[in-house]
Amino acid sequence: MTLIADTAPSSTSGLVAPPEGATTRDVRAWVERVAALTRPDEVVWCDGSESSRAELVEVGVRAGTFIPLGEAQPDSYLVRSSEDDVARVEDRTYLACPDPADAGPTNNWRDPAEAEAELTGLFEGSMRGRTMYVLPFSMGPVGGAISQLGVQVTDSVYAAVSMHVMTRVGAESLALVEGGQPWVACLHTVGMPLVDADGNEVEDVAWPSNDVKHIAHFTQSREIWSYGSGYGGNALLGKKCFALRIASVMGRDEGWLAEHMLLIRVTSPQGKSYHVAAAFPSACGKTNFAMMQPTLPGWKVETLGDDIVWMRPGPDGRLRAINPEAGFFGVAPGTGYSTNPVAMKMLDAGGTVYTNVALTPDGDVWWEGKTKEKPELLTDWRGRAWTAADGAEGRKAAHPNARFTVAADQCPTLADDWDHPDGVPVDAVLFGGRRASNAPLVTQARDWEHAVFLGATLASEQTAAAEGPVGVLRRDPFAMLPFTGYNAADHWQHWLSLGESLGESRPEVFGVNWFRTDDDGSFIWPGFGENCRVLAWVVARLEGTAGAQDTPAGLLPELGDLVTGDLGMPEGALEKLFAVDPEAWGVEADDTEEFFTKFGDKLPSALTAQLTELRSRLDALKG
Ligand code: OXD
Ligand code: MN
Repeated sequence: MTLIADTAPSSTSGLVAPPEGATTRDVRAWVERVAALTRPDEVVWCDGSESSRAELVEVGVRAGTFIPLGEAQPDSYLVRSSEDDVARVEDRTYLACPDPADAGPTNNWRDPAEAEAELTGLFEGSMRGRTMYVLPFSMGPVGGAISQLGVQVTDSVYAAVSMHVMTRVGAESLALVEGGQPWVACLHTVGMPLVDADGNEVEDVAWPSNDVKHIAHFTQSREIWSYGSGYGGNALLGKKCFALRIASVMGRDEGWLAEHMLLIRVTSPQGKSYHVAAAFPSACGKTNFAMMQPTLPGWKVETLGDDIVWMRPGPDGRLRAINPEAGFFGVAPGTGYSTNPVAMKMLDAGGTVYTNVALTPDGDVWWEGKTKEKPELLTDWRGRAWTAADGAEGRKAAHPNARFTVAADQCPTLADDWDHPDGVPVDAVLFGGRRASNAPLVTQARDWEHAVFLGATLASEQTAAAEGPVGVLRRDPFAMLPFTGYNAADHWQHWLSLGESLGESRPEVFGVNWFRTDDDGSFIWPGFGENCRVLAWVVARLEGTAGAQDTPAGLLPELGDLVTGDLGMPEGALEKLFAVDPEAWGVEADDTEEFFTKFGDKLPSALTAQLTELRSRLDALKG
């Protein structure tokens, strides 16, 4: 780590760069200007080395932010956030672009000048008494053709450590930034200076944050300003803010895609490998799918990524994909020895930072779903005693959005070439929501326009009363609802145009749904490792060895082609997974129309045509 001298205060930032040439701004001058605005006691440049990461952890331990765990969790730490800073704050996340129509009806819009003025006010002196860490980083292998650079400044030691795990921080990235490569400016403060307005010292807390939270993306000048939260996607700016919101805008402007997808390699018993990218909304099991242990003999799934994929047409005209991250920031609850043994092995290997999980008396961690047996006694995520009796009354030991942060190379199923700079060719794309009804277990898109329709109409439906009224559809187009950095309808148009330019080499697209329920509300499909049966059909379609039936929902498998005989499913269950009820689909078509109407004349006409076609297919089915 390197130190630079204290900097003098100033009253205006002048930081938001004009759009032209903004992304090649001089990094040292920028850091000095940020420091002049936020007034930290010191500025520390992180070189990304193991010793630099370890030093940061030490700082975190001394501050009481990082709690070292026991022998069962070597070199691992527990962090407890404040109770009001536990998740992404979508209602306070903005796109700052000149034209509100560019943000569209599904994003919060701010005028860039107003956002800059407000944030400048908030950032003024926000780091007093603290250290400002400077993290030059690469999303994707450093220097790779699909990769991008960024520099984050932060006064959160938790964010600084996490950025070391989730991105490639270090001297190589800094050299490229200083060499004139474009980079994304990422400003982050927890908004809790250690000196008050009268110059008095303020006592620090283990999890500093501010009631006021504000995250703005200046999409023209490729800058992110995040104020007031230390948590996850609000603070690790390489992730949702850069790798999805800002990168999606770059992709629109430069002809590539930044998507909320996992990435895997599937190998068949015949030894043929295919790459599959899959978009599922948040908390729909992307990490479990990415680390799947196939139950069908001879099949293999290797992990390339669990949350974000960048795809760009390669020299051979095919889409090539990378996972721009270097670690996993996964939801802990629901990840367990029976549901995701690969992830459990990865976490137990050590070097993991846990946030808001429960602590066992011997310094191990626990969360709902980790083991079938619930422990008798724990310290819950808030640091309070928790007993099995509390659990029986429904008091959660871990926060439902508790997380693990772990380096990707600890994943036992990680593909050897996962960080190859050229990425992998994409053979298939899956879109999957959490649907209690209508959406079949798997369906193939008829053509590219239907593929984009499947993505644009992606939705999740509450599957249990505990989540809200059962059956209510929440639209999450392309699983990108809170993550597209521009108008969602323009995103759909971008997919349509890119597909046209890819022509015959574009990937095949499928819809999937593991969550269809029976009349009694129970899941029909076993999911997890059994999902390889769906992948086997996808591969058969890619190889042209399985047929399909054309239905209003898309191309459905001939039921005999899906290997399910050994699953012991009750009579008629498979049929239920693929049933297309014209009445229920008619209601859904009306809902789709209402949703599409929000986008006015931005809605691509190809999608209106898809909806019309769906309706006429439903009419034909009704006879
Ligand atoms: C995530 C999310 O944290 O999608 O990955 O919310
Ligand atoms: Mn995600």
